[in-house]
Amino acid sequence: MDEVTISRAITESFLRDFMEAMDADVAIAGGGPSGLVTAYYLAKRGVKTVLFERSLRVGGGMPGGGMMFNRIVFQQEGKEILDDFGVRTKTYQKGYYVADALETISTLCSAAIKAGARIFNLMSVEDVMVHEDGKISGVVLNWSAVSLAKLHVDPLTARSKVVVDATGHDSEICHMVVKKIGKNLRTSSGGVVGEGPMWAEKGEREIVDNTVEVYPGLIVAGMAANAVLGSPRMGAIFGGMLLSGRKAAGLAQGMLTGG
Ligand code: 48H
Repeated sequence: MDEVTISRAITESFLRDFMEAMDADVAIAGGGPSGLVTAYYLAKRGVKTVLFERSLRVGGGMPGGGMMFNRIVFQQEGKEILDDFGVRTKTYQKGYYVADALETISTLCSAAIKAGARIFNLMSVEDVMVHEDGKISGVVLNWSAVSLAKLHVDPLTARSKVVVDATGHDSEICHMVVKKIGKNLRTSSGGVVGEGPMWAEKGEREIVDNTVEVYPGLIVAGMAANAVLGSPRMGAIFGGMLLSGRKAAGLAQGMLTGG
């Protein structure tokens, strides 16, 4: 057994995939539930999809369940997506289903990768690319460790026809666009409107409508959609994240085919 062969296998295999990922149809920022579901549905339909996740692990807020109780709740429509993925649920009461947060997130991640999405963890999207047509045309990347250590290291880039902001409450990509390009988002104020206080019913109802192309070439999905468009948070009910991810995949596919 040769240590250097192991090291070369890792390096070569990673770099081959990373080089491939630098020219994608869709680049997703954030590997929480909404980003993973978006990646899964796109990859399953043959769309070249790459997802960048800042943390060591994917999952965003899902593994933490509700206040660290690692169970999550779904309504009927959300449960139907879990059924698609083969995630087991238990009926708590009519219309309320409980799932294991770890089973759910690991299944979403595995399904996205097996469908063909490329996922890179430990990488942060720190900016977007915009050329003369004014559309978002890709993402600017750096190792998360670089920003954590506050090192001055220039980034690399990945081109894509569509970018999805699935960065959760912080809606980082939309904030960047406003900072760099101005208040030109398709929202009531042109900026990031901001998330409202907890109201599960309204938050879950509005999240799918809020999943839109918020700027040319940029879709907002998941919790970021409610934060950007100004809808409430909803607590540890996760159906809306899955439904939003599925809608984001459909929108992205429509943008790619000119539909
Ligand atoms: C790369 C980044 C960057 C960046 C952040 O927070 P998430 O789980 O987001 P969603 O929308 O898929 O799910 C939201 C859900 O988890 C939640 O928070 C709910 C339901 N809250 C309700 C409530 O009331 O509180 O995942 C976002 C992911 C995270 O893993 C981040 O690390 C990652 O995005 N991320 N990745 N580049 N610039 N910013």
